[in-house]
Amino acid sequence: METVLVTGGAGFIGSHLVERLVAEGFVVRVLDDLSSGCMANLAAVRDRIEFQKGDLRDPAVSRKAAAGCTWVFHLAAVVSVPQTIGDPAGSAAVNETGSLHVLEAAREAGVRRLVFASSSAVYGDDPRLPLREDLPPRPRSPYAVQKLAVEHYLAVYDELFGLSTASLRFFNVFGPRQDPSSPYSGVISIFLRRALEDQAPVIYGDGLQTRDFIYVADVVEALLLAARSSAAGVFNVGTGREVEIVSLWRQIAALTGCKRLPHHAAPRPGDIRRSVAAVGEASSRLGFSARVGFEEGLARTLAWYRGSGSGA
Ligand code: NAD
Ligand code: UD2
Repeated sequence: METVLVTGGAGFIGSHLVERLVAEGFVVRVLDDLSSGCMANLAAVRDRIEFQKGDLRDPAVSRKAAAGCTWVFHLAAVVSVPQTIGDPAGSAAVNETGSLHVLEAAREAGVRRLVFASSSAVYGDDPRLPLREDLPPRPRSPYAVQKLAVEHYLAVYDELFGLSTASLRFFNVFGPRQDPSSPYSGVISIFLRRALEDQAPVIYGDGLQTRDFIYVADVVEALLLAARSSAAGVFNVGTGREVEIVSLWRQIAALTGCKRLPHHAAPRPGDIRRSVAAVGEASSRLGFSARVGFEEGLARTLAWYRGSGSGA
């Protein structure tokens, strides 16, 4: 039985990965400080995993967590962009130095493969679409700088120490357990909650901005393919499909029967106009392509929000 570590395993994406790894027969260890994740996310597998509550900022915590592991999935992070803008140094202590602690621990433990959750944020607002991995990065927030720095650290650890690594640049991930409670939560989680409460959503700007929304089960598939591969470097994890925010609301309204018309508010400062992934690299080198259609993903997510009892 192989032991694998998931940092951030009590979070939205991490908990889906943990469930899949448990189903595949791995011994799964989760390291999480529960700052934005929660044990409820792991309810289905709680008695079948090793849970270590701890903070990445303490190197001893990562060392203990990585011992004896063959793979490490590094997902733990301060994920809120506004939080990294409000506290660049504090967030870097987690997102950069904390990641270095995980890398060091993986190296010491002789881990076979480390996969890192990076972000499409590293592209900034580049108009050259679809966004290809070889475009020069244009980070526009401490969050994006921190993700980019860790991508570089992974490459350096690969080269200097022979630690096999890959960075996955997730596009806009959605699905069950995404928390809709902050204004900066994923737009799909916010819109679904508004629709279920029969409230009008707020659309920032004209709503013609686009995103590449990828369903969480596809992201989990990409993480596993990346762990099983030996391909090094950076890979987009998106669908290659662009969805306008106005059209997203129309689909959610149709699915839920909500008749409210959106309110338009001023565009968000720094909002990215268009975002869509080039998917060729992940397809040819990892064998990954997204399988869950957008409508199917939305329907599954809606079913979960309905069933979660909170209306959210
Ligand atoms: P999440 O907030 O649900 O998960 C992050 C987890 O990390 C949480 O469980 C949190 O408690 C844990 N954590 C935070 N700081 C920690 C620390 N100091 N020590 C230990 N654990 C800590 O967010 P998510 O959406 O599941 O994101 C997972 C990863 O994917 C993150 O690295 C995020 O940057 C990346 N990502 C997410 C998206 C998206 O659309 N959700 C897009 C791009 C990249
Ligand atoms: C995503 C990430 C963010 C960062 C950023 C980098 C999520 C949740 N956020 O932000 O962490 O990586 O990419 O580029 O993955 N919108 C509305 N109404 C709402 C909420 C949002 O109109 O109530 C719009 C928003 O202005 C934006 C779009 O919907 O144009 C998507 O917003 P988001 O916050 O879900 O994601 P994004 O891409 O801005």
